[in-house]
Amino acid sequence: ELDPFPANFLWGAASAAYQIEGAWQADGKGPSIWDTFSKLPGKTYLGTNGDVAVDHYHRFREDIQLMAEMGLKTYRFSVAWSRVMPDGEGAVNEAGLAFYEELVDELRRYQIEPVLTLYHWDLPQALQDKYNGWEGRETIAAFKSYCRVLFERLGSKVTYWVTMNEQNVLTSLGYRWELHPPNVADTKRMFQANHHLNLANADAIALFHELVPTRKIGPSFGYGPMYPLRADPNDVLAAENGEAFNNSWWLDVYCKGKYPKVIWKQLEALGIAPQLLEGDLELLKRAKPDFLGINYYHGGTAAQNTLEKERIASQEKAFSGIDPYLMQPKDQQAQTPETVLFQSVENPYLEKTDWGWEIDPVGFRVALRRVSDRYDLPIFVTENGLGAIDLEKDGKVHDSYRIDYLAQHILEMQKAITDGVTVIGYCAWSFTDLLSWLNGYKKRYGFVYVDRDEEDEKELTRIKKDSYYWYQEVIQNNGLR
Ligand code: BGP
Repeated sequence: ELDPFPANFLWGAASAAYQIEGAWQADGKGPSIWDTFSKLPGKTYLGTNGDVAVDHYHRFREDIQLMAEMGLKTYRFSVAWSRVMPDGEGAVNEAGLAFYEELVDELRRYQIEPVLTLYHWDLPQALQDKYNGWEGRETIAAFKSYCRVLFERLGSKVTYWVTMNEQNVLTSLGYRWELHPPNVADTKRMFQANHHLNLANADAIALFHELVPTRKIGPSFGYGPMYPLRADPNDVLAAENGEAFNNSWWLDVYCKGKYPKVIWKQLEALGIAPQLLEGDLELLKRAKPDFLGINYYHGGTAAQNTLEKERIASQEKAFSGIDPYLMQPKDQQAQTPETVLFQSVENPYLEKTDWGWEIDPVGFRVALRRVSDRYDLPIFVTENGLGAIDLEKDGKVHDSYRIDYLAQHILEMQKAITDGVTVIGYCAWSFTDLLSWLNGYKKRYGFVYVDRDEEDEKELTRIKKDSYYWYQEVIQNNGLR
């Protein structure tokens, strides 16, 4: 017997500014690091970018109409910082701010609860140029000034706020693997930028609690539980190391205001620990989130990586795709925390998506239970979904594979709720099809198909997929039938 979903459960869908808005230079918007990066040769799939995306900036009313018709209870979107503050600090662009206010008003008109993400990776280019982006402490202050503008303007209209989206992913891909801006491969720089992001997160939360104490704020973290490959205690230990390195390194800071010791000591030994200034740890301790946003796609599997490195490398299939959780350091000889602590390997029990992502609904239940037990905060699932190649024919898209995927995950979430986890809401990724950062428009996630591909923007017509009607029923029934 499973517990029913709470009566006020927030069924929703999510997006991010750069992936849907387009209008990259409209109405005074300044460029972001994604506008720059996506135009560097060879960096994105067939050179695709978000200049037009799915033109949500001009079509948001049509999109919200589709959300309302679906019965969506909540919609998570992000604000493009450089639309609101073209230089990342200083002058506010009223037209940009007004766009988000209209968006929020339109959502509220249909009783759709807006969930506003403050930072979903599109740092103003001006801050990258001036302060070296997140590597400069000045960017923390700039972020705070941008947050203040939004808190003051929209604090009375938006209940749920997300500070940082997947800080783990943006730092790994941006500062370690040269796969995201600022296109850096330097672990030491990564940990320093990451520390500043932690401070920016804490600053924003502290300011929010002062200015809008009745609303809720928290980060969204890309969580994947780590499993040991075998019951060999060395693998179990490796999985614990992986859990600390991939997850607690961020979550402990957000929720407990401290860095996990096991990892900190490793970074110190390797000379790549971030530099802390006086007052940093106090700030991290003081600012506590009201809820934890969890983005779940899959977990990871670890094998021991100290004594028998060679043997393991020859026996297990080391992961070799683009995935921040599972990637191995390029230079296997290089001293990195993973080469000491654990080795990421493929999980022999799990199927994969077309893009090589493991499909693991049970891992979702594990994830929700672990995070809830450790941090004792309500959880908002801010992303979960399946990227696939969808085919449109005669105005229909039969995406039964997406329905299966989402149904399995929703069932596991319900089991986690029955286990005792508090989950406030669930946002599927994504509402409409949108730009996948590195995979262009080919990898689709939406309930609503958007007629465009990499070469051709076409009419950008919106078409409801089979999953749209299916999710509509899930919402109506407040759960699976
Ligand atoms: C998360 C991001 C989203 C979204 C999603 C799917 O990491 O927060 O913005 O992109 O992953 O990822 P992808 O488009 O790479 O398949």
